[in-house]
Amino acid sequence: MYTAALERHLALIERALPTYLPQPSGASAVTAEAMQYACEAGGKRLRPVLVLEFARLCGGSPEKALPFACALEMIHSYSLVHDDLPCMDNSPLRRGKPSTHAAFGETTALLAGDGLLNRAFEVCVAPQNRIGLDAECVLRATAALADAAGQDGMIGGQTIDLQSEGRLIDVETLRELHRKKTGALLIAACRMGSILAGADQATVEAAASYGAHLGLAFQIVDDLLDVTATAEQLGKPSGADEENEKSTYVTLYGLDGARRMAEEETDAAIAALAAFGENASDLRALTNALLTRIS
Ligand code: GRG
Repeated sequence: MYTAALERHLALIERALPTYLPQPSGASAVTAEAMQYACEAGGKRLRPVLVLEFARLCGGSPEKALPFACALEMIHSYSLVHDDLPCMDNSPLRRGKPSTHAAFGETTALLAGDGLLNRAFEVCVAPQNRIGLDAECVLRATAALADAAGQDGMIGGQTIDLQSEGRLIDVETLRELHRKKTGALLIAACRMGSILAGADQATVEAAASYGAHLGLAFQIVDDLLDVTATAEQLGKPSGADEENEKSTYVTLYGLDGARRMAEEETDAAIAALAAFGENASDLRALTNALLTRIS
């Protein structure tokens, strides 16, 4: 899925992420172990890769953006831990392994999710993680992360999602749901990388526009995969949307209609990359690859 240049970002992330997490010790070690488990390899690391690539595209340093990229992945991981809990999607599997609550129990999984959310912001503001970065840029990048994770972003989207179960929702509600639930963190990734590199406002907005279209394409493909992929390919149960009676792009537009929309959003995402010129060829390749991903 990743070009060689993006694979280098991935390697940085895989190496750094465990080091930013609390090390298990003492009487509360089990929560730290569950946090490590929830962030172990197996995910695509799409959001942190986007942070590093937008930092590079905007003339900044991927290494300096690395703590922020890892913080974003911690928030993504927490959302998956909580989403899998029995009170939400009740999913026993994630990334081909027992989900965190299946491995550690429900209460520890709940605390590990809370711990990851908190740790993300500890990492963003820790003095040793801000060396060589402009303080105003750090503040704006951290605020972008907080906004995306909160009520106007992922939490709001998850709320709409839960309220929509068992009901037919209209396309505006579906778009709002996914712009917030899936799109917000992807948009934040693009914003954070460009902000940390000191990009001007127009460039940050071009990055955010790319993230918004990518987020929609990503979600439509997610809806398609829930119907067309096997549990083995997904690393989690397939058919969950139908079981939870969710309205999706597939239920509203059919398989062909949803595929067409995913292609349109992919094209729009690639058009938004025009602002970054030839330098964005790795991202163009990634955007196309995400359209045909199988997990
Ligand atoms: C519980 C606060 C809270 C939020 C949950 C993100 C989310 C909101 C739920 C995840 C469920 C889901 C299937 C969302 C749709 C798209 C999505 C975010 C998929 C998972 O992201 P990937 O494919 O996962 O990037 P990996 O495993 O590659 O990191």
